[in-house]
Amino acid sequence: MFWNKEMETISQTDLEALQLSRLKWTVSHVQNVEFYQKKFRDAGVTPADIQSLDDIEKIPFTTKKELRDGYPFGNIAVPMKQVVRIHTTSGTTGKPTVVGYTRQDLDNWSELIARNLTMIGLTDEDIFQNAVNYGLFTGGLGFHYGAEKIGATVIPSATGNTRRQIEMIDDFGVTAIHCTPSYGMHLAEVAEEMGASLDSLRIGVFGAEPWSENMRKELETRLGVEAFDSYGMSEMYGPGAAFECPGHDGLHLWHDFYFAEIIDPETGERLPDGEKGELVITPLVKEAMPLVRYRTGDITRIIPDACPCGRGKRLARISGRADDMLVIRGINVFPSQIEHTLFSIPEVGDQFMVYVDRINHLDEMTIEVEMNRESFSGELADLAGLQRKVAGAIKESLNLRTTVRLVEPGSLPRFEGKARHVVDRRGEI
Ligand code: ADP
Ligand code: K
Ligand code: ZN
Repeated sequence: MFWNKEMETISQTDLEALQLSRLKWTVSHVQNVEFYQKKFRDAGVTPADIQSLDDIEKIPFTTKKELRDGYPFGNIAVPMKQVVRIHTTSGTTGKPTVVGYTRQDLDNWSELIARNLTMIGLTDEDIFQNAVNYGLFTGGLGFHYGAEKIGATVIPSATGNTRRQIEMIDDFGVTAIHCTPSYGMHLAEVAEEMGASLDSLRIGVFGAEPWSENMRKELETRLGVEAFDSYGMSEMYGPGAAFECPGHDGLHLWHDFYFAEIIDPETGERLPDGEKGELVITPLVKEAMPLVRYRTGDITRIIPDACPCGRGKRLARISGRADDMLVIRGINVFPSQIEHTLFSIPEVGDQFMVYVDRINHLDEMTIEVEMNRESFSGELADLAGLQRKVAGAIKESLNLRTTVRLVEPGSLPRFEGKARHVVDRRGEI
C-alpha cells in the first residue's frame, strides 16, 4: 500500500535527477544563513560548483556543535514570519538546538508520516494512540498530524498515566500505538498486572532510541502487535525520516527528501553502499532550517539491494553512535550536559561517573558524584537532601529520572587525558 506511489517507487535515474535539482536548490538556499556563507567561503566552494550529486563532497560537513552555536535562530534561513513552529533538541551543554518549520516543512513532514503509516498498513479505519511526549520533542506533533493526514482517528494520549492509557486501548479499540520501545515494555508490564485485554491492538510503531531484535519479540508477543522501527531526528523534521516496511529488513529512507551518505567517522571519507559508518544527511526540501552534509552521529549502512516492496534503498537499523551521545528512554544525553548541571551545584565536585543499565528492558541511569569536602557534614539527612537536589537538577535539565549516589571526595577514578565518564552496561543492541 502506497501513500505516494510515484515518489515511493521512483526509478533510480529519475530519483538522481530530482535529488540533483533539489540539492542545487538547497545549497543556494543555505546561503541565507551566515554560518553557511562562511562555511562555503572558507572551503572555496560556491553553489555553482555543485553540478553533480558527487560534487557534494566539495562541501564540508555540518556538526551538532555548529548548530548549537547558532542558538537560538541563527540557523533559520527564512524570515521569522514564515516560521510557524519551533521544536528543540537537547544540546550538549545548557542550550538546546532550535529547529524551525515553515508551513511547507510541516506539510512535508506529515507527508512522510503518511507514507510510513500507509506502508505498514494503516488507513482511515485505524485508531491510533500516540503515546509519546507532546512537548518540544518532535515525536508527538509530528506523528499526530501525519496520522490525521491519512484519516486515522488519533488519540493524543502522550506519556504517563499508564493505567489510563491501557484502559483507553480497550475502551476505544485502539488498533495501532506509537511509543518508545521502553515505554512499550512498560505498557506491556502494567497491562499484565492489570490483567487488561489488548486484543484490538495490531500494530506497534517504536522509535527514538535503539532497540534490539529480542526486544522486538517481547513487544510483539506481550502487546500482541507487529512491531515497526521508526527512525528520525529533530534536525530532519523529527521521526519518520526512515521507516521499516513489512519486510522488516532495514528502513526505507525517503530519498526524495534526504540525500544520504555513509562516512568513516574517523577520517570523514565516504564509504560505498553496504559498508557500515556514520550517516550524513542533506535534507533536500527543508525550508526553515536547511542543512548540508549533517553528521547525525548514528552508525548504520545502506542496504543496496532492491526491497521486494518496491521502495528505494534501505538503511540498516541504527547500531550505535559515533560520538558519546547516549540515548536513554528516547532522550538524548551528552555526558557534557551532566557535567554542566553538576557544575551548577556547589555542594558537589566536578568528578562523576554515569552507569547505564537495562533493567527489565528499561534503561536506568545512575550517576555517582563526589561531594565537596566542605559540604560533607556527615549527617544522613543532609546527604539524602543533596541527593534529591542533584537528581532534581538532572531531571530539570535532561527531563530524565536518574538515581544519584554521592561518594566521598577523591574516591572516583581520575583519568589522564580524555576522561571516561560513562559505563554503558546495556550490552549489544
Ligand atoms: P527523536 O524524537 O526522533 O528521537 P531526537 O532528535 O530527539 O529525535 O533524537 C534523534 C536521535 O535518536 C537519533 O540521532 C538517534 O541517535 C536516536 N534514534 C531515533 N530513532 C531511532 C531508532 N529507531 N533507532 C535507533 N536510534 C534512534
Ligand atoms: K532520541
Ligand atoms: Zn521495503
